[in-house]
Amino acid sequence: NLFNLSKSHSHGDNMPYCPETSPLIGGPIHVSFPSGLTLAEVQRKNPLVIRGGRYRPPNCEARHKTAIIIPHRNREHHLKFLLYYLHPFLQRQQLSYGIYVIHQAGNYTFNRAKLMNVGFREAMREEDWDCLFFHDVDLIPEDDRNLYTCDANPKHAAIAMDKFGYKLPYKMYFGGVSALSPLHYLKMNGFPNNYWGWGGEDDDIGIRVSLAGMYITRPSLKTGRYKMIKHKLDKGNDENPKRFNMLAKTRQTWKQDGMNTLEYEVVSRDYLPLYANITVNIGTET
Ligand code: BGN
Repeated sequence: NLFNLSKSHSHGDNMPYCPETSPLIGGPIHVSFPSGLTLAEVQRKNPLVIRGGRYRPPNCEARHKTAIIIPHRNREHHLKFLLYYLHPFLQRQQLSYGIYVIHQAGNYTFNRAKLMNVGFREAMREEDWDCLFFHDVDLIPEDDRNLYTCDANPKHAAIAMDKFGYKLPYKMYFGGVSALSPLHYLKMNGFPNNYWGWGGEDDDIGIRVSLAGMYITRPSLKTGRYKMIKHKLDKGNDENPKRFNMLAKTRQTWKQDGMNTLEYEVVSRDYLPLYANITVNIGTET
C-alpha cells in the first residue's frame, strides 16, 4: 500500500528536519586532480554512501531530494574525479541524493540531451526526486555554497567556469550544469532528442525554458564556480553542423520533440557502490 511504500524510504523514527542552512557548508573548495586516485579510495572516503550512489544524512531528515544525472561515454577518468568531489560536496549540503550515470551504448555519435531525457525518466521511476541536476562529467564545483537544490524556476548552476575566465561566456548560456524540478522538466517537454554531436543542445534547452513561460535563475558569480577537467575533443562527438538550423526552429519543434517522443532501450542497470550505471541504446539519427 502507498503509505508503507513511502514509509520504507524514510528512516522510520521521527528525526528532526535538517537545518535550513547546513552547518557543514564551507566556502571555496580547492580542486586538484590527485594522480593515482582510485574508485576504491573514493568509496573508502564515503562510508555512508550506499549501493547505487545513494545517500541520506544520518542524523536529520533531508529537506531536499536531488538526483544527479550525468551523461557519459568513455570518460571514466573524469567520472572518478567528479565522484571524488561530488559525494562529499552533496553530503556537506545535507541532501538526500542519488547519482545516475547514463551511459550511451555503442559508438554512434554522442547525444547529450537525449541521455538527459533518459536519466530523467529512469531516475523518476525509482524515486520521487524533487530536483534533478543535469551535470557534465568534467565539471567540478568549486564552492560549497552553490546549492544543489531547485529554485522556483530552472537554474543554471555552471555560470563561472575556469575555461571561460570564471564568467558567463554569453548571456543565454545554459550549458554544463543545470537544475530543474520534475514540473519544470515536463512543462518544457524535457530536452530535445535530436541533437547528435557537439553543440547547440544546451542553447535549445535554454530557449525551451522561456518558450514554456519560465526563466533562468543563477547563483552568484562567486559561488557558481567550476573547474573543467582538461581534455581533447571526444571521438564520436563531432560538431553538429545542423545545430544552427535546428536552433532557429526550436519554437516550432519543442512540443513535438522531447519527453513525449522519447524512445530508448535499457541495456543494463548496475547499482554500483558510488553510482547507478544505466547503459542505454538510444538509436541513431533518423
Ligand atoms: C556555444 C555552443 C554551446 C556550447 C557553448 C560553450 C552552439 C550553437 C551556435 C548557434 N552553441 O557556441 O552548445 O555549450 O558554445 O562551449 O554551438
